[in-house]
Amino acid sequence: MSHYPEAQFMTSANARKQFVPDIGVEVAVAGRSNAGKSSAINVIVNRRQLARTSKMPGRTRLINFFSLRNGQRLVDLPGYGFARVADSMREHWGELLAEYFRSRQTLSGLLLIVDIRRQLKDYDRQMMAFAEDVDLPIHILLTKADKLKKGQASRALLEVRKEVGERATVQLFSALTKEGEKEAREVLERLLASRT
Ligand SMILES: Nc1nc2c(ncn2[C@@H]2O[C@H](COP(=O)(O)OP(=O)(O)O)[C@@H](O)[C@H]2O)c(=O)[nH]1
Ligand SMILES: [Mg+2]
Repeated sequence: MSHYPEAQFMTSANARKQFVPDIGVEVAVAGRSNAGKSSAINVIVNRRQLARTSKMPGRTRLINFFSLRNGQRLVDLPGYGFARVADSMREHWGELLAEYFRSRQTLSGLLLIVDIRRQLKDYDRQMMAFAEDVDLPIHILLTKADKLKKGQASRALLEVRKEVGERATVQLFSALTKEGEKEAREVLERLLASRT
């Protein structure tokens, strides 16, 4: 059963004027392309339709707003590696994301999805910098933990914890085995509750 039975897609935005009204509370989810962001959202929110919606052609490059409950939103940020696209696009995304982080009064936290085998990259550091600029708590999901042996996964967790220090909390996650599902949802709920 879904923990968010009323969850639904609201809109996609490619410009600030397309953002939904800044009322209530929202949590942003970011992750490089293919990191496992859609799968993680699927497991945490437990509504297949949500992640499928944000996977529709074109939407992977937009900011996607979902309503979780009345006044509570999840915001799926575009995950394309900045390095891989044309300069004009990169600039547009960079500006759109910077504008998003700077303008949203109701934004209460960032969930950053990182493939445990890849560790943190420039994209992840950029997202953390955006969040830190506006004093947002950051929680990192090291996903696809099932791809590593237990010992390797624990070591990767320690390494990332060491790298980010006090800047973020970090956990292991797997959309396949559901490892870390409860912890991730508790963090999401805590962030959503911090402003209501
Ligand atoms: N083994 C494993 N595969 C995963 C996991 N999460 C995602 N994947 C796979 O990784 C690929 C990218 O996942 P997706 O959620 O679409 O990534 P996104 O681009 O960040 O939204 C897909 O083939 C998923 O099935 C996980 O926790 N474990
Ligand atoms: Mg996706």
